[in-house]
Amino acid sequence: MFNKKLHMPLFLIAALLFGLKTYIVYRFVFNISLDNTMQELILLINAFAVSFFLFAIGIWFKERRQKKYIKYMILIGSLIIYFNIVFYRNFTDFITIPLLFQGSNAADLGSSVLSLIKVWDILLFLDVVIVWFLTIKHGDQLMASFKHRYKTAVLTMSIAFLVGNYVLAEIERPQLLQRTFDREYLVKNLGLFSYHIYDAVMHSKSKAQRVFADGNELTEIEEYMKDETSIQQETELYGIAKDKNVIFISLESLQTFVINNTMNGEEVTPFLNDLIDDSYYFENFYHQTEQGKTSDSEFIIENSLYPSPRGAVYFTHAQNDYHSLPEIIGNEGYYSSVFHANNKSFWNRDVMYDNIGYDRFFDVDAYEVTEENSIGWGLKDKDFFRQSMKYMQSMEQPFYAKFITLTNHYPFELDEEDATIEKYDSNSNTLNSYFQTARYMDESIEEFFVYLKETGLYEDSIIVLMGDHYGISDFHKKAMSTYLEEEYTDYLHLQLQRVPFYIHIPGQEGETISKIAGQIDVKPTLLHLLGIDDSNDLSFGTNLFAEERKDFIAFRDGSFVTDEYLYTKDQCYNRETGELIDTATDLDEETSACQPYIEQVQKELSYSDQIIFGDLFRFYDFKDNTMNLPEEEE
Ligand code: GP9
Ligand code: MN
Repeated sequence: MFNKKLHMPLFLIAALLFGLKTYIVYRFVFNISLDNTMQELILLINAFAVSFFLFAIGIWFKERRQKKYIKYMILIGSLIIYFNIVFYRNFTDFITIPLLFQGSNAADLGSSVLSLIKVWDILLFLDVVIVWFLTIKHGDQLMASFKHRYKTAVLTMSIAFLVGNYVLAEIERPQLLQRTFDREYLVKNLGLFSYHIYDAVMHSKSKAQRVFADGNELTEIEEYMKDETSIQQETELYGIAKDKNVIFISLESLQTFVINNTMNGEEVTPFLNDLIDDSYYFENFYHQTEQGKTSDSEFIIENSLYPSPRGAVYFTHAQNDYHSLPEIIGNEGYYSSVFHANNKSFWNRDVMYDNIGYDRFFDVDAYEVTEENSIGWGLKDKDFFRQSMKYMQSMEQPFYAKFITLTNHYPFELDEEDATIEKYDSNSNTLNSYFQTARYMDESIEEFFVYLKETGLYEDSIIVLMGDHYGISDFHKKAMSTYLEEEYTDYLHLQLQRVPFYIHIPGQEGETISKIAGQIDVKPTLLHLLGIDDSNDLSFGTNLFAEERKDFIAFRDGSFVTDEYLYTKDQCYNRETGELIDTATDLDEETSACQPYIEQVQKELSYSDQIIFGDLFRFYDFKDNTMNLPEEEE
């Protein structure tokens, strides 16, 4: 077979070790959910098939090069896995290419990153150590120049493995690559490395899309939007906040499950609980963010478009033409600003804010930040609100002011003197601390309301509060299900994507609203309250106070909720009871309750992507609702 002594060749040793490691990581670190034996089998096959292919390439090199190739391949492969692990621990998600270009953000993570690295992670490099040791000690015995026939046979075999893997995956989940992006499905079926290649292809495709767009795509999209969303309706709230200030508070990582809930018998968020009584409060309001986290939530609120399936639009498409909230209300005489005590470049905010028409960004440089008044990610929320008042008081009115809080951010650190509620007791430090920082945020909002009243701004403003995205990822399943006393299912996971949403109008009693709602609806709702005609806008949301509304809320991975149903991971549930109605196999039948929505959700998401990737709004004139033909572009 090979022309020296009878040892197992190094490439095979490396392939086996690396394949085994990959499999162990899939199963026990990524916690990939497996519903049947077929999925188990595919996962096992893809770990080894990919590994075999990667190392089989090595035997095409001459002996010395071969050694080098194998050594570095196993090292680089392991690093790729490891970076994904660290990322996964925070986001239960896999890295995408656009995220890699956001290095500045990663550097800012500071304490967060450290808490994601564990000592025993060193074991994840055991295969690297073994292979390096073998190459150095016994390299020559394990190395061989192979006959051409043998090389071809190995390569053919490895490709056959890969193809076999793909065929099985297609059987298990038809149209794997065409359907909407769910990264876990791709990793589960094709493996981490094939997923990265797929991601690279998608990335270049979306880059090319702008070049080839000519604006004609908009005709169909505009028609769809007008049909589905602009059901212009007068309600008794139309214009209720006309010429009032709008104070928008983005509540970092706050999820609905803590609202009106207790921990060890104590209310977690007493102020926010009381605030429900005199606000419009939406108890089934879902965040719709993806990898861009806070910036995605900002993007959705400002544009009523969906965030990108990969990376953050704030980074990838900050130069596009938009028709954003600050611009629209700016035309009505509003002064718009953002308050956020972080570096201005985080999430590329400075560039994006400027592009979409904010008049002023009070970033970290506008605040006095000291050792004492900061924790975790920076300035503590209470100090943040206190120090913001002077700026707000001297601002010309009416204004739109967005406040982005920070203390309730992973890893939820808090100084002892700021904690007014015990830690929870579970196997998740993250969840244990979360209650304390959530309580702290609640108190900071309470103080902010006091300042607003003291300065008289309160009477002239409406105050909107919204959780930006989840804080507790499903990495903390076990602790969450203990706390909620409920089994952690895919259904519960989607239900946990509810975040609080309040519209507080001083002098109005408000109401608790149970209809489904989402971040996509915020922009049209605010315009409605401000009495600004949005019939020229192109958006995917509907005014939350309208009787007749689009009847689903879509998530970036193709999941959705309607008033009756909840669809996720190929399963269709009763939204209120969680009872499973249809499983993946029934879904293709016409009888499935969720079926009619599945396609529409896909269509809507892809329209949104077309607008963003193609930068289509550069072809549209929002003043008179007409197309700008490309020839007229400078
Ligand atoms: C950073 C803050 C937090 O400025 O908005 O960002 P997140 O990690 O939640 O997206
Ligand atoms: Mn956030």
